[in-house]
Amino acid sequence: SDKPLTITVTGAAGQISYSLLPLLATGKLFGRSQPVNLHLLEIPPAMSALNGVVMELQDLASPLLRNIVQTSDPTVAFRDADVIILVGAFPRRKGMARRDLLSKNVPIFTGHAQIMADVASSDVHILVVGNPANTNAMILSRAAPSIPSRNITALTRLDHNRSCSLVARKCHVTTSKVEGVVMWGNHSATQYPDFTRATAGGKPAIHAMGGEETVASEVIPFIQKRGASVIEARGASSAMSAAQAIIDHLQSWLIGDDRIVSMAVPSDGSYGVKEGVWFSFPVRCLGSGEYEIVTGLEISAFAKPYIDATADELFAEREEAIAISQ
Ligand code: NAX
Repeated sequence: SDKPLTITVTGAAGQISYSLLPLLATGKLFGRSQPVNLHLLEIPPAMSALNGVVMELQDLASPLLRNIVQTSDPTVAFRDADVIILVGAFPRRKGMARRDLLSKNVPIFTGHAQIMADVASSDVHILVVGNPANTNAMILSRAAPSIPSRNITALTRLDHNRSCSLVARKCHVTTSKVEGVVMWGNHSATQYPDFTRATAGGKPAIHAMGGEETVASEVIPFIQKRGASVIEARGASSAMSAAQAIIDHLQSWLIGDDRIVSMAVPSDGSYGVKEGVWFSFPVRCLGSGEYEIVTGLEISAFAKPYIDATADELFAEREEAIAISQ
C-alpha cells in the first residue's frame, strides 16, 4: 500500500542495526512498493553515533524511506509502531554470569513493554533479538498482557540459517534445496539444531553429515559454538548474518513461507515443553503474523535429552528473571 509502515528498531546505533537498517530502508523486508518510517531508539550516550547512522540512511536516497525519527525516548520510538525489532540490550561482558545479564535486561524489557502496550499500533508485531532473547520475550509479554503473546517472537533464525547452510555445504547443494532442519529451544549454547529430518534435494542429509555419532560429537557443537567462532575470528559478534536472519524471520512471519522454519514462540505444551517460556519450535507461517507450531514430529531417544536440556535452561532463566522483576 501507499501508507508507510512504521518500524521501530532499538539499539539502532549498534552493529547489527548498521547491517539491518539499509535492508529495511530499501524494501528488502516488505518489497519495493511498501514505504516505511523508521523509528530509531538509542540510549543517550549513543545519540551522536545514531545521528551519523541517520545521515547515512538519508544518503541511501531510498524512495521507500519516509520519516526517520531518532530518539532516546521510548514513548516517541514506539508510537504507532507496526513492527518493533528489539535489538538493543545490555551487552554480556567478559565473566558476566547469566544472572547478572538478566538483572540488567529485565528492567529494560519490562520498561519497554509497558510503553509499547500504551503507544504502539494495536496490531503490533514484536521481534526480540537482544540477549537473552527468549527470556526477554517472556518478560516483555508478562509486562504487556494487553499485547497478544503470539505477537511476540524471539530470533533463532540465525541458528536455523547456520544449520541450513552447513547442510548445503556438506551435501553440495544450494540452500534452496535444504529442508527439514529444525532449531529447538533457547538461543544459547544449549540450542538443539536437529538434522534428523534434514534433506538435501529431497534426499536424507544425515549420511553426508557423517551419521548420528558425528552429528552428536561434531556437527551440533559446531552450530552451538558458531557465534563464539565468529567472535574469535572477527573480534566482534555476528552482525551481517544476524541482520539477514532478522529479515528472513520477519518475512516468514509477517508475509508467509512455504517452508517450515524455526522461531521462538510462546510454548503451548507441544513436545512436552510446558507453557511459560519462549521456545524455538518448527513453525508453519501462514502469512500476516499467523503461524502454527508443527506438531507430530517424532522425537527420537537421541533428540529427547537435547530438547529437555534446553527447556530446563529456559525454565531456570524464567525463574531467575521473574525473581529479579519482583
Ligand atoms: P551492540 O552492542 O553493537 O549494539 C547494541 C546497541 O543497543 C548499542 O548501541 C546500545 O547503546 C543499545 N542499547 C543498549 N541498551 C539500550 C536500551 N535500553 N534502549 C535502546 N538501545 C539500547 O550489539 P549488537 O552486536 O548489535 O547485538 C545486539 C544484541 O543482539 C545483543 O544482545 C546480542 O547478544 C544479540 N544477538 C542476538 C542474536 C539472536 O540470534 N537472537 C544473534 C546476534 C546477536 O548476538
